[in-house]
Amino acid sequence: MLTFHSDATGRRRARTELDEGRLVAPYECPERVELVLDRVRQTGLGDIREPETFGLSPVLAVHDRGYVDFIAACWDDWRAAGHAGEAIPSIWPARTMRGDVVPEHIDGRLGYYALAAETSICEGTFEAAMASKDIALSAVSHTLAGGEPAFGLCRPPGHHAASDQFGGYCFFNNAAIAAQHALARGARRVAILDVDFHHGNGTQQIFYARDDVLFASLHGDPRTCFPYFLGHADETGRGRGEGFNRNYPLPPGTAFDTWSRALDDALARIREAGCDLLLVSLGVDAFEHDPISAFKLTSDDFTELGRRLAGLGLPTTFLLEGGYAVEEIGLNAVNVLTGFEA
Ligand code: Q9C
Ligand code: ZN
Repeated sequence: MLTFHSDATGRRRARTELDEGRLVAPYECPERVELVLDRVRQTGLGDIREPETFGLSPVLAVHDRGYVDFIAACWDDWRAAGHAGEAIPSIWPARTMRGDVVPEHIDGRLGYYALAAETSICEGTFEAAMASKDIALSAVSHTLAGGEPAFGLCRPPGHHAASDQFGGYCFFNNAAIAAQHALARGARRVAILDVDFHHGNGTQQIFYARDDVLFASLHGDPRTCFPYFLGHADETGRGRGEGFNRNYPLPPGTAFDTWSRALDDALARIREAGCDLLLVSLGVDAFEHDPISAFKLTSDDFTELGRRLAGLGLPTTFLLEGGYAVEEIGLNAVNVLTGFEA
């Protein structure tokens, strides 16, 4: 299958992540993409293509204008304020305050548009996020055009990005943007299956009241895992979206036997819903040696995941999300793709 990749994803090279009370080198680093690319080449998965550019309109179909403008200007505004480090929020419209007035000062705007504090905004972040969504759009366009599977080597990831919030290393929701684009191009119902260790809170929020996108996610139980405030099993959708959101929160330590039972249930739901396209939010941080996650999938389990996805028989686009065991990220991600093609 084709891989879509751009060097422009490397324009985000943040130096700081707030982790356990310290500023550390970010887990979500440009080397992740380079190593997956190496593995794609090694395995002979298929050709590697540059994305086309789609501009901002497919982003604005999913994200608020004010949010997109904020992401575009944040780094310059932060620098203009004279701040020394990377942009890190420190105040939010928390429960006891007002959330309906967007502040003017960059420090206030940053908190308004953030859902977490680990993700610093630095030079090149907007450009990398633009490249990442273009990769997702190019990959899904390839699948839509000929029914062939495609792999979007997206970075930064997307699934934590909500309609007007960044966080969890995500800025633009690549899978949501791709799904919306597919609907605009004639797809009737799109399934987004999110196998990243963390709940895809942003994707869920964007489509929660809709029945044209089925969102299913397997993830660490939010009682103990990031993003903590969404991803419970009783979140099943709202209004006409009722029944089109499926969460499978699983306890830390979950291995493939339990995980794959949840997977099979999610695949059955996707089958029942009569979807004409499958988007896979392909995080590989469910891996047993991931440094910030708690599941126990092995590298071979990722191959079996790919096989089971192929069993759906749907046109499928894979979009990279998380995965922080950098040494094994290429093996694990490409195992899903080779398992799918086997
Ligand atoms: N001590 C994705 O996988 N919390 N995002 C990190 C580290 C944030 C993960 C805590 C995890 C975000 C796309
Ligand atoms: Zn993750």
